[in-house]
Amino acid sequence: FLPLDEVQGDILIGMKKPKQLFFFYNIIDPKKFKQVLAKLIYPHITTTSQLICTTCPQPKALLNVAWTSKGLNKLNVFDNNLDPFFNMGQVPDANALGDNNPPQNWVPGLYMDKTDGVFLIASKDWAPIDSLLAQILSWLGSSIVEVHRLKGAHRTGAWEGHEHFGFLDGISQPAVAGFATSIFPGQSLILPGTILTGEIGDPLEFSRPSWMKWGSFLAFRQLQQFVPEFDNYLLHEASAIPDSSRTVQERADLLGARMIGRWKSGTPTDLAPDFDIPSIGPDFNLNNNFDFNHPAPFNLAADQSFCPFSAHIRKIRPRADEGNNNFANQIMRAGIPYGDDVTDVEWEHNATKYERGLAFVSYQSDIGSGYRFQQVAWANDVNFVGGKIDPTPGFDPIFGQNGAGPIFSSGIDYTDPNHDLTFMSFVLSRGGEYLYSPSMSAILNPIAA
Ligand code: N7H
Repeated sequence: FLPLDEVQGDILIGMKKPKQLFFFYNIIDPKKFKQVLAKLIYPHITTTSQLICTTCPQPKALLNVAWTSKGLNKLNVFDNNLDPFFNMGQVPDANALGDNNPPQNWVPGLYMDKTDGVFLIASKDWAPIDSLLAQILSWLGSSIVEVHRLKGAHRTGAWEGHEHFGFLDGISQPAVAGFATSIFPGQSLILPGTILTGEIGDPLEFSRPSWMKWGSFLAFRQLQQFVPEFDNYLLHEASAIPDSSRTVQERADLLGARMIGRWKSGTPTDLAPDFDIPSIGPDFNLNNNFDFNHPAPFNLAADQSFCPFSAHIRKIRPRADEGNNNFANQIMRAGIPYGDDVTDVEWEHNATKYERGLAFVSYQSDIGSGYRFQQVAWANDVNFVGGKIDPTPGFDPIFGQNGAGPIFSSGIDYTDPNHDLTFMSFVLSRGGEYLYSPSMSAILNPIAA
């Protein structure tokens, strides 16, 4: 079993609060920062054991901490942590990730590449978050300066649990051996070292410095979503589809579901290819119980009638397309939507006026095998997944990236899977950071020591 009082709370189960602040900062005075961290901030950091304890009093605001490679160096931590992407940082990686014109589209704070660390503060309401942040900032005084902040918030009312395009999120996560107490049908079971550095299953388990045990690399991405544009595009494509058995809106809903691989309810198209069966979406005994394969005469290499090869959940977790044995490239997701719901004026004009999107967070023991692998080797690679009758399934229609150019995805049009849809992505990278979220003992030593 894992020592859960060593693992920060966001990594294995997510802080799962309706509001979460990401506060990125630059360290000016490392000596003072270390003192404040050890004495005043450390007691507020929330561990996994605290979060899963049903009888323990829960703090009003949860806190997790992580640092960039530059930040760790500033704090005198120079061990070779063996992750080239973490050491390099995300700004120099932006073009390889396929980001569209980073100097123009990244938020200036992130593009300046000055982040040394981040505070992740989560709560039911903003007031406890604001007051913990104010306390931390008063302790730290001029030893840090703000680089960027992003306020994430779950949607409310009928859309609770759904991201801004309207799809239920937070359905599929891997189960971590030594931590998970049950496994749902279709959920994958991974070794703890896929997520935690220095644990069993981390390919570098024995080469890491000992302080890296029970930490995890955090990939952060601020991903803007163009929601009215997405819906309008689906309606536009739907109107050209020759299917008199459905209204244009029903056709658009089906196209959208095929882009994700799930209906807005969360129900996978692999289980409900023609019409939504909304009861499946929230049911954890059913909602992952598929692998894109079906009994003969179904042909896994040719048949996209249940789910397109390019669908988001198929590109980033290929299941039977890779023999149901890809465990090394899995991640734990802990993101949260940001920005308000689309306003009436934006719906009216089919145009985004206010920024909204996903504050994407993933944890993995190796950035190159986790987030970055899913982005570059799967979502952005038009030939993936290989071995299909269509050799170019295309980009992931949700977050596949092609620089400033358009992306294409095949299989989405259910009346003609060979008809590639080509469009400017409805998700725009506003930048990000590669950080490291250390164990509780590593925060005290070597980081705060
Ligand atoms: Fe995705 N979306 O709302 O459309 N994602 N994602 N994602 N995503 C998933 O299964 C979405 C992004 C993964 O195990 C669902 O929980 C959006 C990035 C993985 O079957 C939905 C954005 C990366 C899974 C979305 C976005 C991933 C997954 C279905 C960007 C990694 C689990 C709900 C704005 C690099 C796959 C669920 C599995 C599921 C959406 C980004 C990865 C609805 C809007 C950048 C691993």
